Amino acid sequence: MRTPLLWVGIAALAVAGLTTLAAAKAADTAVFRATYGSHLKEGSDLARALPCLVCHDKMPATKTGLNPYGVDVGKAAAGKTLDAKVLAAVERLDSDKDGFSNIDEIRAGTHPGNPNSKPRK
Ligand SMILES: [Ca+2]
Repeated sequence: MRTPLLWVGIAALAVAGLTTLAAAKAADTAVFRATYGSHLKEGSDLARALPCLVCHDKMPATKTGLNPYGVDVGKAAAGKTLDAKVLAAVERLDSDKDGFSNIDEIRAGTHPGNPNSKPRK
């Protein structure tokens, strides 16, 4: 009798967790688009990474599976809600260590969390 209830509880928690992650992702993507929308050139590495892979390392996205840019954004957010100030705080960093700052990559449409994606010199 207790076992089915336990599984129902576990399933409910799993659904709640996934829903929370999806909601956070959508909100974070909205902040990113609102902040950098003018730089999201169609077909660019950065535009193709949206919505999830700008910060996450693979799909399906998990809370801890972050690329170097996502790690830096997470540190800057420090557990608080992502906003334009958080994104601004990591603009001067070179999260993926490819020689270009995050903001230079975003302006060029390349991926600030992927060292294989960088602006042409
Ligand atoms: Ca890069």
